[in-house]
Amino acid sequence: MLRTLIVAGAIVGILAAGCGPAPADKPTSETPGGAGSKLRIVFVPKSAGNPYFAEVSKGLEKAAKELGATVETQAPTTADATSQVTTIKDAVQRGCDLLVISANAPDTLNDVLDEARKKGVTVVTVDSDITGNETHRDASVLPVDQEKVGPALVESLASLTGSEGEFAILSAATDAPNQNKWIAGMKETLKNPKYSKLKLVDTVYGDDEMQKSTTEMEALLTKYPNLRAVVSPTSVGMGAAAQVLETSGRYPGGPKANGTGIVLTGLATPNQLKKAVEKGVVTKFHLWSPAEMGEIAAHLGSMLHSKKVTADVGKTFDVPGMGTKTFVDKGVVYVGPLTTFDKSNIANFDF
Ligand code: RAM
Repeated sequence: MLRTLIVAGAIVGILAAGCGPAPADKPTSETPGGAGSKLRIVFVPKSAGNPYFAEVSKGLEKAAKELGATVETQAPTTADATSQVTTIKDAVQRGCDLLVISANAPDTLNDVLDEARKKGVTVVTVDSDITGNETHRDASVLPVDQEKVGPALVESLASLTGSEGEFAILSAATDAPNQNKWIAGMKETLKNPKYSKLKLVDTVYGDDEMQKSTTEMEALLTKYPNLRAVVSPTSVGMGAAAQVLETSGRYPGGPKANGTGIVLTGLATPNQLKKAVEKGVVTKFHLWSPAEMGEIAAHLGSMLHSKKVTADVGKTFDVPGMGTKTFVDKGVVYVGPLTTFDKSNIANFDF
């Protein structure tokens, strides 16, 4: 009898600790993460197997420990918003208080997020917002001021090419709100007459899949014999592009450079490109701290869930060890600065 009770108790403990089914007497909407109930966080990244999102998960896990919450990463089966809808439905059904999601599209998730919020789930977008549909989530934690990414990419492109030549963009999914925002920022920046000799010849989409990104990069090299540069504002795309450049030998100074060679810049984690930078395949690129983004999202989500803060413009909140954050427009919080990585500093980073 005692043994049966212990086993039954253990099962209830496991269910309550994870994002498994909520105990029948405690519906999700009535478990605000306060005393006696653990906040159950589910993170839905854009796709599985991306080291960038593994870093976001690390940040969420660190915060979850501090909050006494549980966290589970549930990736969609394919890197698209329709697949994320299924993942979210499943997470909510199994029991979840705080949903943290990086959106694959700006307008596909509205209904499923509304349903989740009706059931008491707090929704925080992270990394990639549902741009234009912000009323369907509670807040958004974005890595840096989104207006600064496009201009930074163009500046790097210009400095690496002498502001001259044909270039292409290798992006993620066609609908990705964050990449599309940054590409729009690049196009706006390119209107400056000082960039008039930089010519965008193509924008292709690798869907944040290694194989598709590789194929798209290879196709660019074949299709545009005068290609001078590629900008890839996605960590998956940039990792694939660096490998293609190295294998083809067409990077500046490479065995098949055939003149100036092809330069590559964009966004990626430093660990992905350390070797490429050492070998001279890549000179410089950018990113931010994905882990800090996850950490802030969990703390903010917890405070929103227990109604300790409201996501109004100008309102602030404190994150343990990370200082005070302020809401800018539409419930958005920016994490920190955009970091540029090159030979001089890349060894100092480990993510
Ligand atoms: C990929 C994803 C992510 C983006 C990074 C830079 O990992 O597309 O959304 O922020 O690249």
